[in-house]
Amino acid sequence: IGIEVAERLLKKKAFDELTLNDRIRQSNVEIFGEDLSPIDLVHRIVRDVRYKGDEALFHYTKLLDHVDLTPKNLMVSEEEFQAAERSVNPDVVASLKKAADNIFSYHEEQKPRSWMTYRAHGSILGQEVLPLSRVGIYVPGGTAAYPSSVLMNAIPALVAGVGEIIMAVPTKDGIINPYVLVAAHFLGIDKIFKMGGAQAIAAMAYGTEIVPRVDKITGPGNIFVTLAKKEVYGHVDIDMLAGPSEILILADDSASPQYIAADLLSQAEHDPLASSILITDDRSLAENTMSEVQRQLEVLPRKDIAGASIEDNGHIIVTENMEQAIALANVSGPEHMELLVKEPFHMLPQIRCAGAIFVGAYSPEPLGDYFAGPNHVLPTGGTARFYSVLNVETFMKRTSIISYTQRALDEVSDDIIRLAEAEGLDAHARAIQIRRGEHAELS
Ligand code: HSO
Ligand code: ZN
Repeated sequence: IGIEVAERLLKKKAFDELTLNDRIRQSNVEIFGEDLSPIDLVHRIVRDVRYKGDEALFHYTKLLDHVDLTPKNLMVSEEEFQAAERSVNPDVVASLKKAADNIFSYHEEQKPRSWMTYRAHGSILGQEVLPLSRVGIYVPGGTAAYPSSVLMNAIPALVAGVGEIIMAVPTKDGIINPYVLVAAHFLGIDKIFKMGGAQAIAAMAYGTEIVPRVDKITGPGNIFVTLAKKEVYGHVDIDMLAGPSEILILADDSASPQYIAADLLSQAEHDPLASSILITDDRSLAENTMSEVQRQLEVLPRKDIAGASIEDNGHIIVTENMEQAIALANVSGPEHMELLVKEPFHMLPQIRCAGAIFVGAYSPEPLGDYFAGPNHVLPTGGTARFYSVLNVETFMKRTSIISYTQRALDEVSDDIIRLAEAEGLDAHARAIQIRRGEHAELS
């Protein structure tokens, strides 16, 4: 295909267009016997939870998730934590703890510092970086209840020094993935609310009688969760608007079709909406990868999901040269990019838009998903243009510090007064003049 067609193919639809996905709309409209778009539905849920608190939270949880919540069972109990701990495989927990160590040490490096500098005549300027007081982590339910995501969301918040971390996890039958509970428990998170969807986001954003109000909500979720995060943004902060997972592999003739196929499928198995793309300048690599994907797909336990994803959102694009391939990859701006080329570190500076970059044949994406230490909560849908990977600063905010001495202020006062008068703001000017002993009538 031509480069222009390829560019169009790789350009992501805006988030609002994605939300109009008919399949999703149809799944919920009947509940109200009204033709509600997901946007309208989420708007209604958020408004009701905001003004009616727990009553609305319980109502929508019953209606949409078919779970009976009460003030007693909303929060995970100590007995439930203990039951989870008894049911898990200790080897898996040991691996989770090793992963946690790597994630902690990586994120420690990110910690921003507060600073102060001295300026003329003893004045001081600075910046304080402070942790948020309370944050809420959303952990999706069902097959997407990933204990690894608990680590990826909570550890940067812990490193930032956040005062309190709460979690929202939807349940089908009141049961939460025990590894999610164990991971939360060993990180010291004990307030876990069994709630999901837009109603959970609203509960954390506005607070209810039982759920405390948070300052920021992070973590991925389905379309309703994401729309709710968009709706509450501004009242609380959010990390990003996350869409389905993506991998884009840039490969030349040195790459292995087996590795490429395996890596493409590792993302495809997340979600039928996940996208897996190979861009290469080598036609025979493209052909070999195509048949290798089919071969490996046949024996995958999650063949249905991965197959649907490959069918609908899998692409192999052959370019004339690697420069074209790189240009297209930057247009796409994928969540994960792998560089499977002869000199990947020569290519690295040319990559301008990606959530995370995996360099060389022995850095497959699952290494980053689980273990290496960098975060796996990443911008999707081309939003790597402006969003960053989840990090320690996601959970902090900056405040300016300004302290002048009398002499320092005197020296700049003419400039300030002139600027204030030019803006017609005399009271601003007088706040300076009064410190110079002018405007005696004011003092
Ligand atoms: N690749 C996913 C993260 C994940 N993979 C969790 C496995 N578990 C989105 O970046
Ligand atoms: Zn993954």
